[in-house]
Amino acid sequence: MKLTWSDVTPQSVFLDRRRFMAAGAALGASALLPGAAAALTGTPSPFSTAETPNTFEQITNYNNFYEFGTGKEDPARYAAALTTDPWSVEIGGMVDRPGSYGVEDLAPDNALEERIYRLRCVEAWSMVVPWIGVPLASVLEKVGVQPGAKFVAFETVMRPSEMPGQTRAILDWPYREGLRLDEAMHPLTILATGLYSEPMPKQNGAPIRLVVPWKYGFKSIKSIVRITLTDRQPLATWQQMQPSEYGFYANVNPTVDHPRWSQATERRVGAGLFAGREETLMFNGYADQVAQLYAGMDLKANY
Ligand SMILES: Nc1nc2c(c(=O)[nH]1)N[C@H]1C(S)=C(S)[C@@H](COP(=O)(O)O)O[C@H]1N2
Ligand SMILES: [Mo]
Repeated sequence: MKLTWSDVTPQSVFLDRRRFMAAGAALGASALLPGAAAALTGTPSPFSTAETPNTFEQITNYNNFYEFGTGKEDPARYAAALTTDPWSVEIGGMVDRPGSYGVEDLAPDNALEERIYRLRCVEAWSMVVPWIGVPLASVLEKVGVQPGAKFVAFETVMRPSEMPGQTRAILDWPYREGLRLDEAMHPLTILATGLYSEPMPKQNGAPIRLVVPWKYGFKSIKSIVRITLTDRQPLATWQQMQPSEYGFYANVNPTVDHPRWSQATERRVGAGLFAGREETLMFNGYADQVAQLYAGMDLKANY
């Protein structure tokens, strides 16, 4: 049997959220209340983990989104200023139908799936997140990938007036990431537009972000405005900044340490003070599905 988030979310959290939604309806102003806006439903997926997801509160209050600052609580504090409607994603390069696409064109309600995935940050903490989204492959099929294309490049919105981190040279803005085409087409790779049954919270990368569950979290680029198909391997922001520490592949790998710390174990966010660290799994536990993508590759050299 497949569990959905309401089966596995701690009862108190679930009831609190229902009470909140009910309060919104009683006021007759549900559309004006954050959290009571259009709930999203995603079809349960066989790719979901049976592990218990982190709570909505944990997932939305402990974030990495350097455009809003480097502190884990900065995104929750500052992301409300980001305008996410209207929003469009420019898809171009080696595609048959380049253009400006709306979020609802790329991830229509009737195509949404629920994907409960482990998320493993390169900093050695982890969470379990019930994303709502669509396979990236479905979007690439929509725009028509041309035969010579080998990689997909992504860019986050550049908006220093709303993103205080972008007024400082913390990273080379805009944030950029990339995947090999076969990684991008893999059924585990999604573009997410929500989590639990909420439209994507701004601190998590509204309105549309990448999720690649077998790679370190920094590959899962947020608030995407540009997707480009290319025949050259794109230079990603972290890779450009510190190539000896952050590679293009960034596959979760407990046997290849970060130059400054071990990647063998991880801390599950919210597990409590006395919970032990957990073993990090090869490809973050998705080896059965993705290991063949890297057959014959030296994963120490291609970190
Ligand atoms: N644009 C952008 N995308 C980003 C980041 C960022 O700073 N900017 N941080 C990355 C890192 S390091 C991680 S671990 C994940 C965190 O996603 P979450 O905050 O939704 O858990 O987002 C990734 N995507
Ligand atoms: Mo991360």
